[in-house]
Amino acid sequence: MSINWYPGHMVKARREIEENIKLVDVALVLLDARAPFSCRNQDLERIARKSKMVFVLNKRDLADPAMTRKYVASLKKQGHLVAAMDSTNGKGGADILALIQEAYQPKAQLMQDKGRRVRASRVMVMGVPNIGKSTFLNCLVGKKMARTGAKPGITRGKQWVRVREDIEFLDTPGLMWPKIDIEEQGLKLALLNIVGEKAYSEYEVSLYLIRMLKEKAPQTLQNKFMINELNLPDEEILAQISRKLGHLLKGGSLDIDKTCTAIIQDFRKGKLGRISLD
Ligand SMILES: Nc1nc2c(ncn2[C@@H]2O[C@H](COP(=O)(O)OP(=O)(O)OP(=O)(O)O)[C@@H](O)[C@H]2O)c(=O)[nH]1
Ligand SMILES: [Mg+2]
Repeated sequence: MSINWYPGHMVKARREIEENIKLVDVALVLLDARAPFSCRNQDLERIARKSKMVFVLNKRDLADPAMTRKYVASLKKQGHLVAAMDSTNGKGGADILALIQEAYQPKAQLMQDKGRRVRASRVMVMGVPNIGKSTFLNCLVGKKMARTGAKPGITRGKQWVRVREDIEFLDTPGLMWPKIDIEEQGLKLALLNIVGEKAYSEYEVSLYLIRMLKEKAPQTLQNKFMINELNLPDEEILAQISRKLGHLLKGGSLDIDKTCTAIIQDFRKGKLGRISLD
């Protein structure tokens, strides 16, 4: 499944982000802790690199903690500043603020050396759609300043927010790249609700989810859906889940579409366990 998804507003958003990068000290790039490598947007990072880049593995509450530690270690090894966070309750927020300060330090030092007052650091919050940029900001500010939502494409224009005396944040709209060529990456991004729902087939995404559950969380299939025999084709397991959930059409045949929607939603809400995909 190759995915083409580049809504009109992203062209304008990309241009704005590129113009604004000159004004910021730190580019804070949010990634989904469940698949940080799959949601790295090379185009966005080309822009972000013009500033000091810091990675945030957001939604860590939904990810497998052992995998999150691995991903953080791996990004650190590549020389990046990185930490994980849960923006629904602020856990990990202090680590992120410390990284922002670390990234800003050389520039602040330069201002001090020139005898100038060190101004608040300007941080641009960037990333693919629905990754939690606005939620992250609201969480740091402690009140709802930026609009959020459980579907991609909520933030449209730019928005500056002063979090504390020493940091100002700029929220930005989520940016995708025009075409996802790698099949598995497309499936992951669809499952994580990063691409718009019109761009993918829920059936294909569900089969991928079942493959992942077999591999990473067989106990979910066994305990939640009472599937005892896992050595079956993914389609058959999907049908069994449908039967267990009692998803039936009027004539009595299985309502597979309903099951697909349900299990994808369950995954997104973390109801199938803390599963990392990369
Ligand atoms: N569980 C969990 N959910 C989160 C977290 N951060 C954000 N969310 C949820 O993710 C969804 C998207 O959040 P937004 O803040 O609107 O995402 P965004 O990156 O600003 O999205 P766009 O503006 O559309 O690009 C919302 O349903 C949030 O509640 C997190 O750390 N943990
Ligand atoms: Mg937003």
